[in-house]
Amino acid sequence: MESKIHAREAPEAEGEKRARSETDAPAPVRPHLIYFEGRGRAEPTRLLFEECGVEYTDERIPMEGWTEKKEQYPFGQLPILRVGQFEIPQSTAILRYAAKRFGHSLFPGNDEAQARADAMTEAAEDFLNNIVYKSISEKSSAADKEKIVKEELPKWLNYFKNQLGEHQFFVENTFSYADLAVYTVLHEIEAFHAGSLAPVAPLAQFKDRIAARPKIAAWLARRPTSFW
Ligand SMILES: N[C@@H](CCC(=O)N[C@@H](CS)C(=O)NCC(=O)O)C(=O)O
Repeated sequence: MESKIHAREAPEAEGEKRARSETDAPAPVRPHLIYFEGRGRAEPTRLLFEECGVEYTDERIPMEGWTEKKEQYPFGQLPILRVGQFEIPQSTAILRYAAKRFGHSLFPGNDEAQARADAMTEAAEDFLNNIVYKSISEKSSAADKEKIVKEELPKWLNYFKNQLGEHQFFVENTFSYADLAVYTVLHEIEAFHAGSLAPVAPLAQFKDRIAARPKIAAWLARRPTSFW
């Protein structure tokens, strides 16, 4: 089955536009994100491109036939981001690189803020892996799932609440790529366990705040629907 490509424009050959004559300024390189037909670990980078108005190629590969394709990728997994000849795996590295390369206003301006943005992004990945996905995995026993939802989930939501404190955003109270990582996993937990955020009002408000940003809201309204 062919992979689906969602793009605002038809993708250019080799993923980038070229100047038509010597007098034309070269067009910016168009990033090409490859993932499955879901939100998952690609969604924070999609949100970043949307928020920053970056034209990108959003390639979605069907799970059907994946086993035959997986070994062509560096770790046999997705997402992957290609920018010209450069290719990078690992979702948190992709998000950080995309923010630095294309989303300047979302990339913190000093070492400490950058480190904190990384820490929040990695915490979001821990949450996605250990709470969201394990709570729905067929590999988890019913007892494990109950423990995750009743004990681990509230503990982790409290961690995020404490990290946000009285602020609007997670890093120096300024909107950054880390907010997109945390927003995504809060969205996912609500998608699978509706009402999870109700006891933690600051996180529910944070999620609504990000979702209400005009370019994010436009993406949420038009993105392909998927289970995960
Ligand atoms: N640490 C990796 C994990 C990537 C990962 O687990 N990707 C999953 C989809 S979310 C995947 O490719 N699954 C298919 C497989 O492993 O064959 C990252 O953050 O990118």
